[in-house]
Amino acid sequence: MTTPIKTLCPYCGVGCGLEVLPDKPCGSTDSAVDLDPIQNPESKSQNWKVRGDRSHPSSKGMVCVKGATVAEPLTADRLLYPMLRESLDQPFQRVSWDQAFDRIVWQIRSAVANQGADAVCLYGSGQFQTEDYYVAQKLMKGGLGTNNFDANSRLCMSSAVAGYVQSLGADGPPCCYDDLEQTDCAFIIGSNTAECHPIAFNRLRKYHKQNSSVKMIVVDPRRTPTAEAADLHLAIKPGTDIDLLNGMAHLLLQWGAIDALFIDECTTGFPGYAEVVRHYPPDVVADRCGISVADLETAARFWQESQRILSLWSMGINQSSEGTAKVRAIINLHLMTGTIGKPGSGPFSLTGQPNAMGGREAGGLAHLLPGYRSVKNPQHRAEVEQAWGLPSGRISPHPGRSAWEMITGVEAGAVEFLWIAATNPMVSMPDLERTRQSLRRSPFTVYQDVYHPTETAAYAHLLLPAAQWSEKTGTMTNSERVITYCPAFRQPPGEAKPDWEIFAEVGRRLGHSDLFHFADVAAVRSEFVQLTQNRPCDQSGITHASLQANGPLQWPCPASETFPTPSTPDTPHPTPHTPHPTPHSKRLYTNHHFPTPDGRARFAAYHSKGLAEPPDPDYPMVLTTGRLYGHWHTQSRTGRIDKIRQMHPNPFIEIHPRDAERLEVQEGDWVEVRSRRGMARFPATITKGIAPGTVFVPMHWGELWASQAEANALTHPIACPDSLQPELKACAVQLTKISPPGQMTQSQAIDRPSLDEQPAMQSVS
Ligand SMILES: Nc1nc2c(c(=O)[nH]1)N[C@H]1C(S)=C(S)[C@@H](COP(=O)(O)OP(=O)(O)OC[C@H]3O[C@@H](n4cnc5c(=O)[nH]c(N)nc54)[C@H](O)[C@@H]3O)O[C@H]1N2
Ligand SMILES: Nc1nc2c(c(=O)[nH]1)N[C@H]1C(S)=C(S)[C@@H](COP(=O)(O)OP(=O)(O)OC[C@H]3O[C@@H](n4cnc5c(=O)[nH]c(N)nc54)[C@H](O)[C@@H]3O)O[C@H]1N2
Ligand code: SF4
Ligand SMILES: [Mo]
Repeated sequence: MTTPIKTLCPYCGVGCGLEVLPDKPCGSTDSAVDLDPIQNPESKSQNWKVRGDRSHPSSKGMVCVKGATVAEPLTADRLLYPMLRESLDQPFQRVSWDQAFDRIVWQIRSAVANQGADAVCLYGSGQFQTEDYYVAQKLMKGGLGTNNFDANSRLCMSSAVAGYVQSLGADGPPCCYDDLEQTDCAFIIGSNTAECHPIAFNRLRKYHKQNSSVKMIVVDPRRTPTAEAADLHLAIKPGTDIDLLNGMAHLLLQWGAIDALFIDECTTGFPGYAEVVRHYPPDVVADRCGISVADLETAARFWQESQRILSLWSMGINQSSEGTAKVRAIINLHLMTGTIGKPGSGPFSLTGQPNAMGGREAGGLAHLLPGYRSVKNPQHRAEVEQAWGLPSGRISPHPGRSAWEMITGVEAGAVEFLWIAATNPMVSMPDLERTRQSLRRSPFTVYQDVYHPTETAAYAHLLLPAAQWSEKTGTMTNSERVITYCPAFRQPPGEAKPDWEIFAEVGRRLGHSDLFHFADVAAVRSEFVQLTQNRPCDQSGITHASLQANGPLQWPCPASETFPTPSTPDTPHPTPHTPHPTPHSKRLYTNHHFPTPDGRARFAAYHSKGLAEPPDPDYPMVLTTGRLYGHWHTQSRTGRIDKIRQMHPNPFIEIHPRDAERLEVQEGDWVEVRSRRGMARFPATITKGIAPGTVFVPMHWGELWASQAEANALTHPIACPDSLQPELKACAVQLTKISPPGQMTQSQAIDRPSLDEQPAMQSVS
């Protein structure tokens, strides 16, 4: 018998615990497999079995298809060596790490000499481990003195961050997954939880089925599998969430269904809010949202009748030009009804990526510093400068470029060095044609990924091979603030390195050996957690040693709360879990004191603005985009898993029967979709599951996986002014029926830089 390796699923923000075991090597009958592959590199035939970790507090042994198959694509199509070329039309040549590092340092120095440190940008990812994030942002903010470190979380979570900070005084979802099993009413808005956070949804669905009095409301323009499970589905028109939320507040206020004591003692700004919601009577709201007055009243009635209300949201709320306002409009309802800081209650943002939460904690956006600090706050800058031993004034007081501002910065010639890691922007950025034109102009682009090719590799000068999940040790934080230790248990293939090591080496070569001298990855985390001490996200007690001793831990968790055993063996195998040493509240704000200067939460009064690009006679329909159960984003992993490809073989567009009739389109007919920015083509899926006037396409198919089926060929980059998160959920489009585009080739479709004949494309298995 072998002891399984305990780790975390590296896909979504539910953060399920996994147990990994070596599968029987081909041709072997011996079940006792030597489990130290770091010392004994796996044979080419080594397979891994993955199952849920029953001891993990978040998932209790459950996994979805993505977690269950995560060990399948570990070796195929890996980028093995650093690869360099002088221009995008040349083939890549293999170079040594030493040459790659020298080149990066030279390019950074020349960019800084030409235009200053702000000409350098690093674009990272919620798929970094916290240690990768911490070193990356330290390199930019401390080492170079520019805040140009942003992550794909800008496209994902930044509205939730801004909303929490503005309304409650600090980021951080105040709820926990146990609330899914303790609520009277789950209010799911802009989230297809069943497909995108399946294990969190399983917990809720089971409880909902067993308790007939528990209500589930889903607000989504599409009848998703999540909506199918609800008691009430409000199929609102895209972009009308604030109308709906204000309309519900209007009714609750009219019925006196408010917690006057909580409003009085724990909040500010209620009168202004009450004045705004006065303008949202049911008939006006129902009309704007495209729902019935009766359904609107039912939704408000469910809130009125519930003691404990849990809101769950994700991209249908965040990815909006009024994303922060939408988040705050949700929080308003909780403040008004006093449903926060209590079991089964609260505004719960479901994090998308496995470690977007860790990124927020580690300073992983262009306006943040570690420990939920802000670059704009002089005291915060001083605290971090002191911790890093930097002279006062080194950290810039200006927020750096957001993800999209990096693209426009390259376009304008203001960015001379662009480093992209663990994200595939040539699929995931809005307005891909503009992104493509911008990256073609980039004087020097470094791309650091696990797989090759990806769509973005075509736009890079230097490719750096990264180690991935299973090959590097670090930590990740899930949506309920639980941190899990993820040990390396395989050798990285070829010359792939952990991201944090790559960033640290560049830091040292730039002359900051003191800033980037880490004995090992545990030392990175130890340094980071010091910076969380006495901050809202205090996790100074969550070190690699305490995680190995205790199993997963939830913040806040000051150092006094955990007792790492000094004898903890320095191996990836955790010792048996011991109970948490001190009582720990799983929820934030249970004392109803908020981290604002006066300790009160803030109401926000917002009128609805609607979509940034509403439909018009030329582009009469609204396109919305999103995800499918099996695929993960740009398919770098899931496109390489047979079972998942069979589950979702092709891209498609969902059209309502009424629109299909008007366009004379039948099931399976090809449709060309145009926006002001680009074009894509899909076979039609005709369904009443989408609101008339709205169409849906999945975001998963970039140019490597299908011809001209990119959602982001169509989307626009107009963003929320507070969070700078682009409105990836809606743009105006026109549809035309076309004949099947059978004979089109990829090169006809897109004129793109060369990506052929690269030794790094070979598979290592
Ligand atoms: N299977 C799978 N799971 C994933 C991922 C994945 O790629 N695949 N990615 C992870 C990541 S990073 C993220 S961010 C999450 C995303 O998780 P979700 O946000 O749940 O997923 P999406 O499909 O992007 O969008 C959710 C819903 O928003 C709806 N919507 C569109 N416009 C509006 C609107 O104006 N108002 C409202 N109320 N709803 C609207 C869409 O119809 C869609 O059903 O999923 C995570 N989990
Ligand atoms: N139209 C539309 N566009 C969207 C969205 C949408 O809903 N609609 N959603 C947005 C959202 S919420 C998100 S989160 C983004 C996601 O978009 P991306 O971040 O572009 O998508 P991924 O496919 O997850 O890309 C991650 C890459 O990191 C690599 N990788 C994995 N692990 C590691 C590692 O440890 N180190 C390194 N260096 N690389 C690694 C993978 O191979 C993969 O190529 O898309 C955004 N774009
Ligand atoms: S729900 Fe999310 S974290 Fe859990 S197994 Fe599925 S993809 Fe992984
Ligand atoms: Mo995301």
